Amino acid sequence: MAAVSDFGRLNGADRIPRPFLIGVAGGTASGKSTVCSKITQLLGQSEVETRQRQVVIVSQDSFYRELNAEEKEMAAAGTFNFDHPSAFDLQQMIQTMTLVAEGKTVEIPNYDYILNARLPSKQKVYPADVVLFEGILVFYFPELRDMFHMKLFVDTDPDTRLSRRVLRDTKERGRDLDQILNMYTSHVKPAFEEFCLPTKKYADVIIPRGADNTVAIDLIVQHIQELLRPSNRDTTRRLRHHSDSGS
Ligand code: UZR
Ligand code: MG
Repeated sequence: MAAVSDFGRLNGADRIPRPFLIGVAGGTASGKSTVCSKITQLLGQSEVETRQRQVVIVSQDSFYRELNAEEKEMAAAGTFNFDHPSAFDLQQMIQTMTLVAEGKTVEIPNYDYILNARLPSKQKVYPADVVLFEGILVFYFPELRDMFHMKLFVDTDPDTRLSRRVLRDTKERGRDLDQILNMYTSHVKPAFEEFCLPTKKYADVIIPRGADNTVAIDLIVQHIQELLRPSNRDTTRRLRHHSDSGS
């Protein structure tokens, strides 16, 4: 693999952190996962074998915490609030992302939206040069937010998001329309407005229209390519050579 282990310098002095952590936030069904896969595809990573990938995606949904018996009943009835920050295992997210930032291989839970629970199997995430961490509340928790070297917010109209959410929940999560709309008005929308939307201000780049915005995605990809470019790591040598030659 063309290892980018020695990420070089941009602007002469700033060393590019490796892995480079990118947070991708946005409301439900805004297109976060699609934006991340487009970025990965455009970077030519889709054909690369899992272990060799330079760019990997981790989803915050993997860190939904285990529910107790009472909460499980609520989840089955569609009344548990999965859009509230307390639905996530913050400690596990921080521990995992700290290890990821140190370039370690980590195991993350596989989450099942129909069972509202973690599956016994786990997913291995191997060290990479760029890690995209996507989820509704990845900028909500300061400890997590501060770990990102770049923050993207996928900004898609609420009516577009709701219609996508209805299609996704009926097709992939076996829910009926009544339940989806009740959940949306009672939890999803209020929690979006209270916890997710206010985190837009932390974003470095806001992507209007989500995954349809190919111009924004191309610009982000170009920036990542610049960071990954081997010539960046040669800057130091070139500068040294330059001063050695006395010019
Ligand atoms: P995205 N979610 C479920 O539908 N079931 C679960 O067991 C856990 C989470 C939903 C959650 C949230 N809300 O809106 C959404 N509910 O997953 C976040 N209800 O995922 O950003 O991909 O839409
Ligand atoms: Mg998603």
